[in-house]
Amino acid sequence: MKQINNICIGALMTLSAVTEADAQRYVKELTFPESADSITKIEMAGQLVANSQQKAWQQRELTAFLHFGINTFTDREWGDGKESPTLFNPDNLDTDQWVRVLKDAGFSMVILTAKHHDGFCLWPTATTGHSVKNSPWRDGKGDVVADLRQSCDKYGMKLGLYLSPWDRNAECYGDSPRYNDLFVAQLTELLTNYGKIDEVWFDGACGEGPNGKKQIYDWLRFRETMRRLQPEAVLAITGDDVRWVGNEGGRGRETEWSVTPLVPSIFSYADSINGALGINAMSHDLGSRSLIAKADKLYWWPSEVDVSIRPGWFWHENEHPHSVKRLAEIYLESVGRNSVLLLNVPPDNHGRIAEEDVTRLQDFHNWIQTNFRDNKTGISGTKINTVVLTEDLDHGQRVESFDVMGLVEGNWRKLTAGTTIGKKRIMMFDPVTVDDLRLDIISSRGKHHAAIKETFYVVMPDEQTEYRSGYPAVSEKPLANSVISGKKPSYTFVYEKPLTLTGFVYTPKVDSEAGYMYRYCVFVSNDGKNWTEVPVTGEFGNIEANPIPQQVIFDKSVSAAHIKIVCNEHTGRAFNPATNDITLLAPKR
Ligand code: FUL
Repeated sequence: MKQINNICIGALMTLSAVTEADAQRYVKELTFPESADSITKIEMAGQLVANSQQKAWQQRELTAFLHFGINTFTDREWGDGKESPTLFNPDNLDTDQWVRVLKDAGFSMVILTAKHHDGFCLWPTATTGHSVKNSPWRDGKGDVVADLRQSCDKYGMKLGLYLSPWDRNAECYGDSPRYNDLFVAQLTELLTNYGKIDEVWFDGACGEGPNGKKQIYDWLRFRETMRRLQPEAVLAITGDDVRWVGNEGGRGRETEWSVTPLVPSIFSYADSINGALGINAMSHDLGSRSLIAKADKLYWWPSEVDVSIRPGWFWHENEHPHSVKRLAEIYLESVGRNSVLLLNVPPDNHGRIAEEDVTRLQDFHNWIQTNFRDNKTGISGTKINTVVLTEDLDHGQRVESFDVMGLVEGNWRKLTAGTTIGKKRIMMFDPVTVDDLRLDIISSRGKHHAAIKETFYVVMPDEQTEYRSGYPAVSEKPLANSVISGKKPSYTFVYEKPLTLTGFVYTPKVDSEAGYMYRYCVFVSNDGKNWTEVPVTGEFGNIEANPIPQQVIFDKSVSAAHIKIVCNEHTGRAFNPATNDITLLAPKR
């Protein structure tokens, strides 16, 4: 199965003209015959291809998420569904601005959170009163989805919709048949009344916990509704067209296969088969030979990297967009790793994309334009540090291992090496002046159709400040600073005299096997005996998928010599607090 192939840059253009003996193709999924041995399985894996919707989707590269809703007005990431619709009141909602800004930055599709976990609907649905209909915005006559549809038509942008299956407002959530009917009714409204929808996002999140409501979703009915009403749309995440990459940090895998035995969660047997294979959406290996050898079935299920331009998914006054350097890294590790980037740009509480995000997007776009414009392929004696590789996906995804060789002062030298290529693979290496380039395929699943597409000299942007809380850390040293483990772990800080505190930051330990603090409460005291509870939202929504530093700013600053943060509930099997998890915040200077 291993083969060595040398393709010079000039050979690239002949890619699609290649004729093959092994013309067998399987579209979207395949089941191995019982007799298949591991060699046959790998051959068949190389013959699995995307269906037409997936193929169109994989060409998109840059797509944008718009997280907007009740959380935009409450400073939360996960609303609890008890919010009054009257809180939704943007004073200058301008979907033209959203779409224009994103179009100018090179994005080809936007996906709006029509309903997030709090259940608040951004369109005047007939299914619930928990919607824009009962908000003061445009006297209850507004419709964000309709506005966005018009703007997308005006600027030639594709539209996708996120409809959260988990609904913390719907009274029937947990009463499975009734809620499934409600969900289908909502989906039907969205997919009937708003023109062509290109992607539908069913998020898998559910924070109900062991004592929460248990809803059994009728995924296949949801999918059938979508296929009937929008046959060209792809179904993402729990759907079987587009796969969640497995993190919310903007990182595709170095080895990123579109061909995987991972069973999409839309199928009832997903947990048992994935469990037997020992994999889930976050696993490091989703497509190796040894994994395929154990599988009965394979899916073409390409990866989507969803990540926010800011620390949170929703807009928060105290958060700011990531640096251009960070966005450039995200681009290289998503688009450059066989994935589509879904970058979230959350509109603010006026209903506009904030100016600092607009500037950041323009800078990001300029960085791509400037650095990926002058293709140096075929120019002798040129300094480069980047190659863009590609596989012709009409033949599936086959390359398992490659070397990029450069002719440097008369000798062929290995510039870089990698594993998968897929739709696009961007490889950076130390700058070097080359007279020629060559791609050596070390291993592939059948005849490969890969080539060096472009070559560049890329300059990474300068670093800028990233996570700015706006509040400085308390500078005084505590007399005592302790943690107590156990059922309800806690952090305690004791100071010599009372300090003014504006909040705190909890920094989860990402590399630990253990879980994260999820629900918490905060107490202060001046004598260590009489404690007062500080009002806080008490929940780090979405911490499991996105374990970034969590900032809690108190409604009013407090004065105290003792402060205690108690973890009421954590994610994962265990939670091991350490004193440096918590940074207390002082007033702005
Ligand atoms: C997650 C959700 O819980 C987040 O709030 C966000 O919507 C993200 C895209 O998906 O699972």
